Amino acid sequence: MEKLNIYKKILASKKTMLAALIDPDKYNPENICKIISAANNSLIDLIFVGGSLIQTGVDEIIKQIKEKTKIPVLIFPGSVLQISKKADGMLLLSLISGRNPEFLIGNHVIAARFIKKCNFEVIPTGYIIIESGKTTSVEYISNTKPIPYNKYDIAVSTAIAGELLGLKMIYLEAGSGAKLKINTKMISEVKKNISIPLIVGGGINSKADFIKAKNAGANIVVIGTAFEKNISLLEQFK
Ligand code: 1GP
Repeated sequence: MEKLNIYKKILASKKTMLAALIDPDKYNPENICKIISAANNSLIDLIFVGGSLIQTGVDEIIKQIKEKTKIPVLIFPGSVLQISKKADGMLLLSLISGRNPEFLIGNHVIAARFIKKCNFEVIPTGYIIIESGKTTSVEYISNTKPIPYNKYDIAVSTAIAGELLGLKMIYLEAGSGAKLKINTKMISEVKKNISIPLIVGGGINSKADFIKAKNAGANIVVIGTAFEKNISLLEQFK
């Protein structure tokens, strides 16, 4: 498959990118068609595919997406079962806010040879979970403790450590459907202290939220649940 140099495009982008997160378990052939055609008519720059659980084959869902769009598709894996060579690449997540070795290196070892065989773009990403008012699926499933909502210094130090370790992006995650989004001070403090792209997601459900995250310094904003619940929200991003 032709490599798209997605990371280079992220680095070169002068605007904040918008990524639509597609959880394979929340879509079927009919609504996947609808969201992809809405994405094609809006400012979606990237499609992330992944979720906490798995019922539907990720290969099949990515095949359907790729048939309908040229927007790059990156796996955002909730587990090793969600890696598919049909994607354009993947975020190789290291859950650096947590202290669970399985999500820091264990799963990476399990999947390493398969990932190499996929021959797609791999973007090592430091994944930082921030407390968001209730227990989220990612927190429960990963069995890790999020960084407290206002502990900016811990989040900043974690992000810097990620960059020093050679990770290529930092993802500040409040968790899917989060009650509290990542606050703008957290975004701007982390952004000020790293020179790699910053992704922000979790609980973002309007264009106004997108603009707040953008103004605080996010390079990529991720929206999943809000698009699932209301495809017409994509209209706001034209
Ligand atoms: C979750 O950051 C993503 O991993 C997106 O969250 O589903 O709340 O948009 P939402």
